[in-house]
Amino acid sequence: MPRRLLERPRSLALLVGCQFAFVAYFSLGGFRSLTSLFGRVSGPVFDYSRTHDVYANLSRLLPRERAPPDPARPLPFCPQRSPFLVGPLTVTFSRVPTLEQIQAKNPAVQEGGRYQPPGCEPRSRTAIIIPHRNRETHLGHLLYYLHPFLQRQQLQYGIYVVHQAGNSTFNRAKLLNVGVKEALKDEEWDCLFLHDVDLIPENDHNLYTCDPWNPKHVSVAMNKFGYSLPYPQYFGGVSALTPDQYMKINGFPNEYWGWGGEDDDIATRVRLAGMKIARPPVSIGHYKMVKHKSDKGNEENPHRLFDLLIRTQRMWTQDGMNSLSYVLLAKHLHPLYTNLTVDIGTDPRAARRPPAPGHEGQRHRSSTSLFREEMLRKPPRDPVAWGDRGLALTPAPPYPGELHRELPVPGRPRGQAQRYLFYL
Ligand code: BGN
Repeated sequence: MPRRLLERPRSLALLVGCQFAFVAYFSLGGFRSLTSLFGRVSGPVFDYSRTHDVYANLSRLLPRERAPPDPARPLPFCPQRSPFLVGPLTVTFSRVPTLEQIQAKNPAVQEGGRYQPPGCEPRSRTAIIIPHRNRETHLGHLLYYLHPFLQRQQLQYGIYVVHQAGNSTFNRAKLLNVGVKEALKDEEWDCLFLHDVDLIPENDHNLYTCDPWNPKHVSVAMNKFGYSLPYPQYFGGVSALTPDQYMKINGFPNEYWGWGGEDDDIATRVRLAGMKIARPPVSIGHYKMVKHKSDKGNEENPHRLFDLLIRTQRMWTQDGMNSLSYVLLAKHLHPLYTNLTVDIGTDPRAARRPPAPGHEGQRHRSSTSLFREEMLRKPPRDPVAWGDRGLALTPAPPYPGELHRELPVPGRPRGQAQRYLFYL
């Protein structure tokens, strides 16, 4: 029977045709590539079965000679697309690197976890802010991957670890507010990356730069959720906002103590402040999560559903950067990161606990006074208009002869960065 079929010219042609289609299908990269050829393109296609060492050829980034900077000859801008990007990265957690090992592998990183590319003017100055408590292993993994990842992108960056002192319930969003406020005292960062300690980026095309128009949710494809969004409004894990966008949403909420809900609150703030959520393509925003059990001191927040349904709409203009209070207990410039140890108080809805030993009697200073002092110290030259009546952030008048500029500003020479006016 099959032999008779093959003898018929029509059947034979059909068979050859099928074989040809089969070979073409796989040589074009399977179903995903075919849909991108004929259907809607959902971003670049990466082969995650072929990954690269994040440290491969990192020495190519080291400066060849250390000539003193010549103010008469400003550096050229780094290319739009860094030539050092390799795509999908090998991420494993089999060995926990020591901080000394990470330091030895990243000789260009300076005290406080700072870096700037040699030989070119970076297109973004990005502060990475990581809330942290008792997750040293995760921090080791993250620093091991993040430093070379960011150097490949030719960014100027600084890594801030915000460590919650004491044993009271963890408060991720408030720690992020503290990190933002402290980081902006150090440098005029263009972009703030709010980063969970247990998420490792798996593709260096995922640029740690901000969207100039909208807050960006970056961890869009986590292995934990099968490399897709768990729900459309998800804003957890890793997100990126310009300082301007951060202030437009009044920062993050201070009143979510324990696990869950604060990221959903932030997504709502973005909408209420009249912005949208920007996202990188799913094929780029891949993250691997370091496996762990739920934390002691970060139990589920039992009030989060009520807060989300009732409180956010009413309170977002009052709970955030304009109501932030904390005590900075220590700021230490570690070789791989800036460590901020902070007392952010305790959950007022939890049973009363005795204050953490060591800083009794210290008063929480209001954000208003801290910002006022800071802003008086640095007179603004190039203000940003934040018109949001609800936040009492008054639009700042432009200086005579100066135009309002959108962030980021690639043409801006070093030292003349945009400054931010806080009217609180
Ligand atoms: C959601 C949580 C988020 C969390 C994601 C992913 C809440 C609010 C309850 C209505 N939201 O359910 O905070 O990031 O899961 O784990 O719990």
